[in-house]
Amino acid sequence: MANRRRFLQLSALGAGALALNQCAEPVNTPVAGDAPVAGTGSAPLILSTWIHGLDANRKAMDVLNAGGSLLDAVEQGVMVTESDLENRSVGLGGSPDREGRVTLDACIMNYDNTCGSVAVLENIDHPISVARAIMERTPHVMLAGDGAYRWALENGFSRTAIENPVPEAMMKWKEWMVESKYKPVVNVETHDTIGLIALDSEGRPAGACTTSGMAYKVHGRIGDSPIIGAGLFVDGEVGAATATGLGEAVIRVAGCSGIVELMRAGAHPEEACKEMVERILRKHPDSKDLQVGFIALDRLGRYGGYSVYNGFNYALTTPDRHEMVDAGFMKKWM
Ligand code: SD4
Repeated sequence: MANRRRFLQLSALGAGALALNQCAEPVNTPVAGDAPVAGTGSAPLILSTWIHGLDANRKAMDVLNAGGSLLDAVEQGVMVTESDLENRSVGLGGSPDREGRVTLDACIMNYDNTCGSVAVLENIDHPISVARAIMERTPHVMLAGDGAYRWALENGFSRTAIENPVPEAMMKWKEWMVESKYKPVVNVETHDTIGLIALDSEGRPAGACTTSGMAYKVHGRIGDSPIIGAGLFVDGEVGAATATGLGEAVIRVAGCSGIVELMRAGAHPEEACKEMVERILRKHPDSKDLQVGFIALDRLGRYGGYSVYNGFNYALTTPDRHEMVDAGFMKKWM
């Protein structure tokens, strides 16, 4: 109870700081997922970022229904998005870095805190599977770049047959080169990174996150998505959270780890996401186009999402629901 009061005080402080710092009007939204939907022994619950999450969630639910493990479900769920070559922010269909190379970041985490991660991986179809293999077959958590690629080839993965960047991404990159301005591009409105978090019917959480990262980034840049604690965090005692948006801002506050800690202290998942958005805005008082969105769920099956700007939504799947939910937000995108 004391913790809960403290959380509310922290939130109130955050809102005060925001009112001072933001010119855009803060927007209040109702808390999502108030009623537990997946209490122990009942339904699985799957959440994932953006509209592409619907297909990913469906796959994850199919895997669970077929008796697959929770890790199989989160991995195979996001593999659907990685396979979609129309997607410009996940998988080999993604936008390249400023050198014209598609570099992929991914991580996976289970309820027992085992986790694996890969960053700056090139020419592999499913970075999430490499992240899982690193978790299961090495004493390490994270491999990056050429070492990760070579490790993947030595461990049963093949070099992709897909020419990348795919033609449309290549064309856009060439247009960007003509202007030759280095401005990182994070899509404020739709279709970004996929972060998928799930709770099985025994109330155990897990998650996966995968992205091609920020378009036209410096070669070698690593965002939040493969960083355990930033783009994804899972704790079997509490729940799970994942992020989308400007990775640097998420890393600076260890966003998903912070959300899980707020939930551990008693916050509803949506309140925890909101508090983290407020915290990010307090740390970036002058930023006008910073977009970050979080989703979270707890062991009780409560869930929610929150973003800096409107436009962020997430896919929610339970045995009797399969739909998009608009996240709460702080500011309206003009
Ligand atoms: C990153 N968070 O690399 C990822 C990408 C993303 O909108 O979500 N883009 O920073």
